[in-house]
Amino acid sequence: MKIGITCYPTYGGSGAVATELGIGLAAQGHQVHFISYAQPFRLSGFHERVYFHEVEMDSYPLFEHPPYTLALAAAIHDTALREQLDVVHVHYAIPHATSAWIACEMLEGRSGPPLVTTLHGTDVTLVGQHPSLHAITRFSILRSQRITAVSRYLKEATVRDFGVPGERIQVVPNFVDTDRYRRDRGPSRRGVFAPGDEKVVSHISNFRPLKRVSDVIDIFAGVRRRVAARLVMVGDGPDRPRAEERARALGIGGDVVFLGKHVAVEEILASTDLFLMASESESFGLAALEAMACGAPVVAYRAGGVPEVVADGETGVLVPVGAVDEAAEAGVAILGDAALWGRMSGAGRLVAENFAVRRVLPMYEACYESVMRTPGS
Ligand code: GMT
Repeated sequence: MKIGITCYPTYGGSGAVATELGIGLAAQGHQVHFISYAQPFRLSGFHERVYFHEVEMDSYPLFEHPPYTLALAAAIHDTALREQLDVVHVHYAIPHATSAWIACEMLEGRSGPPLVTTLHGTDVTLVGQHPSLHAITRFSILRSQRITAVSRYLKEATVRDFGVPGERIQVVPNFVDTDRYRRDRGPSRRGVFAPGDEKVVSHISNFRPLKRVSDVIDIFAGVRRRVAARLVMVGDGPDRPRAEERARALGIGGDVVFLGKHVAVEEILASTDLFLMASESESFGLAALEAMACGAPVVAYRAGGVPEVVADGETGVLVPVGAVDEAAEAGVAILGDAALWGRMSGAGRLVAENFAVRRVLPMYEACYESVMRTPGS
């Protein structure tokens, strides 16, 4: 198949999933065309049958806000025609589903490729809820021939908040490359992060307010009071200065490393003893899955689709949103009990294998095949 994929190229789960999907599809023999304003951050190195089409946008003094939605529509349209795409798959509805719909309308009667939209999270739970975007988000989702959501929680939210019929949404969970994300993957970074043989605690996110990174610092502070540990904070975003300040204010700045953006997160996760996630909303929690694949137990808030990924009491511990002390207590219990840690580490790896790329990728292939057979559906 010739598959067009549009995603956000920046650090974030939806771009990571879209890119890993494209690379996996190309490895299966499909031709994959990424269409975005920059090369997706996980698309490094050369991959046979993978192409990147940059969305061109000239600046013009009249435009305070360059019309990306239209430029993307034009790029999807041109790529679909030139490359004879069989299917276009957009990740994150806003504005990608809208642009893809415009691109197909522009084909004016020529049968364009069918559209698949994957809903990832805040396109449904936050951004798309804004009154100014709700109607167009709903319209664009409904115009896609196939709609997938990354968790049951997200599917239910889409049905409830956008009135999309449940039978039109297929849950295709996120996935992880279990060959790359594994505990015995070298080289070990443990000595770098914890030179005194402390426990390594980590967190990965884009440091947006809903990730509650200050809570991560507070939870870690509670853990560190009882267990020798260091915290590795991976990523960047608006709340990073607040988190840095919080660590300093708590007097633990020396034990918290802010690494900034990092592509090879598997190297850090393979040396992680405990992964923390304090999001108040999370449709899935890809970073938690990647941590589990690396054998790291997870302590997280019980938000959104997280319980579909982290098995409470088996692969980690889930606590109510904001329950910092309870989360710290759980972290201490896990890190302080080698047998419990071993059980959770092993169980996390087993659960992650259920989300292995080789299991999930065929679900997308089947989705494309079915929509190509019945394009009007
Ligand atoms: O929805 C977002 O916040 C953006 C998106 C992203 O691009 O990072 O994250 C969402 O998609 C990920 C991949 O499917 C999920 O693992 C995240 O849980 C989800 N984020 C939220 O729901 C907050």
